[in-house]
Amino acid sequence: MTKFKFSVGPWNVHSGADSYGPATRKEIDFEEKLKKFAEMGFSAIQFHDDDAVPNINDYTEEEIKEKARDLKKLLDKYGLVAEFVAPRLWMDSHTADGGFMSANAQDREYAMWRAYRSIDIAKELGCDLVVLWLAREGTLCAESKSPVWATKMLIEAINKMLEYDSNIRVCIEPKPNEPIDRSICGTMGHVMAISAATIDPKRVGGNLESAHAILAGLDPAHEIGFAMAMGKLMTVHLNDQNGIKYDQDKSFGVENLRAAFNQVKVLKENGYGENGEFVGLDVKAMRTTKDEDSYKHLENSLNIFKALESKVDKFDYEFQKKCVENRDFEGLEMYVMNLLMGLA
Ligand code: XLS
Ligand code: MG
Repeated sequence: MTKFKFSVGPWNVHSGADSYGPATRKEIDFEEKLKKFAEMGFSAIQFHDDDAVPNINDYTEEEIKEKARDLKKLLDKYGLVAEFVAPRLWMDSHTADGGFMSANAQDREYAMWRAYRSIDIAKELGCDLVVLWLAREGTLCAESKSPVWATKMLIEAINKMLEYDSNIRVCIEPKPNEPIDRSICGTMGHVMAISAATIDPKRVGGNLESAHAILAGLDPAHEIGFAMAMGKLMTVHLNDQNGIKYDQDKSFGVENLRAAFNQVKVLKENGYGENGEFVGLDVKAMRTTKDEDSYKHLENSLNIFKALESKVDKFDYEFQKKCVENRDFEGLEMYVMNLLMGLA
């Protein structure tokens, strides 16, 4: 059985600034983060295009590739690899109204420029995956954009990426809302439909983030299972979320241990990782966290994942079978609760 390999993004260790207040911790140097991630046992790093090449707008295409090559050397130094590159379209002034489906043609072109640069960077870093988190792709004002047109623009943008490079895989991380009101591609079901409508469906898949599924009122394990049934779960962003409110990116498993157990279970039962997939975490420290505890939420998430993995290993499939045959789902449920409480 494949041993899970873990990945993380540099944004997962941050200074604690939010929409309501300034930083509460000091910024940690990028290389220091890489070193610490390697020490903690992470195998791969996830990048936004401008994590990999800060101030990306200021450079030519060749300069961007050169900077990516320097980054590759830094990753090599710590025995790390790159998992994916994600164009961070939501921060730039060109993408105030979205990127691929902005009403402004020049802004759509800019979004494609960033997507192509992300592919270039990915190639230099030795990976073949681009993640699209479609932050501002949707509407704030429902009547401002046709959902039919917007959906077609997304498909067209992905097709252009697939055409730009014949090996690149494109992976959508769905989210139903925030920072926009209504998104265009809110769930894994939407992602699979988009994938099927592209020119090369096998190169277009999904990245399931637990919190995003919960925000859509869905069960993360079922979303993972749905994508795996289609052979299109390209990565995951595991975390947790307390109900339908702002996107919390809590440590994995801290809100709903049973839901977290079922995410680990579905991944493990279905051979996740056998094609090189990483278990990605997308967690943030609480704002109150002190400098010296800047990595604690990552350590906790890893420890919870590993502890749940050992619970999955212990899971009594014979007992489950009997319960299912006898329609004793109360018995099965109590068994799972006892397993998680350390009583089984
Ligand atoms: C935010 C997203 C973001 C992406 C990466 O909600 O989860 O962190 O995963 O661009
Ligand atoms: Mg995420």
